[in-house]
Amino acid sequence: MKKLTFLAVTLTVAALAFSACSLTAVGGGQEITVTARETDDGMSFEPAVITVEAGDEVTFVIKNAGTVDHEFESIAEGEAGIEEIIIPPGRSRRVNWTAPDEPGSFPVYCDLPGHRAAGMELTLEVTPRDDAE
Ligand SMILES: [Cu+2]
Repeated sequence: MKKLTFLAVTLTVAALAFSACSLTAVGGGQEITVTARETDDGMSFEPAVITVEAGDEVTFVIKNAGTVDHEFESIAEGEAGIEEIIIPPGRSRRVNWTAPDEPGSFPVYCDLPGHRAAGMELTLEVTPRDDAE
C-alpha cells in the first residue's frame, strides 16, 4: 500500500514536470521552417507560399543555407508586420509573429540590395479562421 502511494506521487511529479516542459515548447505557436539560399538562377525562400489562419501564433525558424547574409521582413505599410531580421550564412533565427485578424496575402522578402529582385520573396497567405469544429 505504501509503495503504491509513493508511485502515485512520483507519477504526479513527473506529469507536472512534463506539462511544464510542454508549455515552454508551444510558447511561440506553430513552427514554420523557411530556408533562404542562393540558387543557380537567383535567390529563394523555401517554401514559396506559406498558408496560416487569421490570428494564428507562428514561430518562423529561418535558416540561411546560403553563403551571404540574408534577411526576412514584411514591415512596410499594409504588409504582414514582421520586423526585419538578418540571418548570417549557416545560421538560423527565430521570429514570433501573430497573423492578422483579417485574411489577406502578404509578401515576405529579403531587403538586401538585389536579393528580392533575384527571387528572394515568399507569399504569406492568411486565410479566414476555421472555427467550425
Ligand atoms: Cu537575401
